[in-house]
Amino acid sequence: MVWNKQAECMSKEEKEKLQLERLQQTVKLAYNNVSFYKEKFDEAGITPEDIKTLKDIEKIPFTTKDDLRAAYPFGLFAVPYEEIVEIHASSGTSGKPTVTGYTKEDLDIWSECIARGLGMVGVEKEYILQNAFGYGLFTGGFGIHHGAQKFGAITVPISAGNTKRQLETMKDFQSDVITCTPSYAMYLGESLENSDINLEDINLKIGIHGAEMWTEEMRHKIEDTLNIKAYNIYGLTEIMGPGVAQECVEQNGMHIQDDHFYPEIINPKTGETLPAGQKGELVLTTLTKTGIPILRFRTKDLTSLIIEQCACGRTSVRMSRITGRSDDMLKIRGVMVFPSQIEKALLKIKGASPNYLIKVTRPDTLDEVEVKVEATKELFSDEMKEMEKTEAMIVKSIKSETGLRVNVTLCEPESLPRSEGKSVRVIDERNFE
Ligand code: DLL
Repeated sequence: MVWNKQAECMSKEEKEKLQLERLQQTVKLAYNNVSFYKEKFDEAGITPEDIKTLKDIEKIPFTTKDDLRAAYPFGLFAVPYEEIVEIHASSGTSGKPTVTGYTKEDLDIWSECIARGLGMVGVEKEYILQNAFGYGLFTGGFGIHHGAQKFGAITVPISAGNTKRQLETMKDFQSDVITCTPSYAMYLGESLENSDINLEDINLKIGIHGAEMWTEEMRHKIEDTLNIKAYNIYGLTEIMGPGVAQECVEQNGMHIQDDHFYPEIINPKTGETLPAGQKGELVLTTLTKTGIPILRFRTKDLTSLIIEQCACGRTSVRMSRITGRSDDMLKIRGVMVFPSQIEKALLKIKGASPNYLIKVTRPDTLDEVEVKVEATKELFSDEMKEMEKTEAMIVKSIKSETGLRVNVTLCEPESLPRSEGKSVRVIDERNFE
């Protein structure tokens, strides 16, 4: 079902006209109401009047996650507080999270985007949608919830976790749709195989998964173990939450809701805009959001744009699966972590040296992190008991800095590999290419 034919199937000319109008409005709103943008425009020597064509967007300076952090919590609001009705924040625990605020209209746009995505993959109004994305400050749970309500599906706000109950609910309610992260979907599939509930006892048809990187192999595994079609959904807190883009039944790239979010791909090193088809960093500009308008946000997510029209008939630009990041951020079990946070945490502990290696794996379905740290010479010549005590302290320190439980091994001084150039601190063996 095409939820909003007028918006989803409009011609290229109509779309570009609408995008330009909306871009100009958003730029004015940001410039006139948010001092951060006014200063950025002044520094770049431009005013909103300089945005005469869509291509002129390239004159606008980029916005980064650090800019949003610096404005924590409400520095980028473009409307009076009384117009904001909901707040969400990023999952990161480092420094300040990035906060986003929605007006009633913003929530409606968000719900609209999700509703379009539900239509894209064949959800029906009488379907039972088991929403196993986490509810809370994370945008996953509430974003899908608002959209499913707008769509009219029967929403089960079960949130993430409690796997036994998830499986029982699937069986007892005969849920048609499951929404959760891909790694949790894999875990649900595996748990089902190991439970006394049979695949025939459940009625799932559709899975909608995102919030972290995943692969075609993972898709096949999820589809086989849960007997569903599994679809990719993309989004980020800073821009809105889930639903910025989503796959349709073709499973061939995610339709960007480009009447609400304007996509560009840049070379992450030079900032130069790249043509469609080339892989680079995704940059997004909100076209309709008024609570916090965001201009040219550097997502750091690596992808490419597909401009050829999709076989489903929708005309929006699509983006291919995310295959990496242009920074060193890791998303581990849904939590954003930078290696620098781990470094900061371990350096608080006496006996740990600044030589460390972070290894991320996914042995079954859940991410595992192992941190190898070289002990200082003094500690290493000490008793085994001291080493173990120090390891436990590092585990605790990393937990309090990042929220993650990791395995820590202290090793001999100078035993970790040294590199001549930039040191390699992270080995991510999860392989999302
Ligand atoms: O993860 C929003 C979301 C919720 C998307 C539910 C999809 C489903 P954040 O916590 O702010 O927001 O994290 C955003 O997660 O910049 C990507 O690096 C990554 N990400 C999100 N979706 C995908 C995806 C939500 N489908 C960051 N594939 C983004 C790969 C994804 N990475």
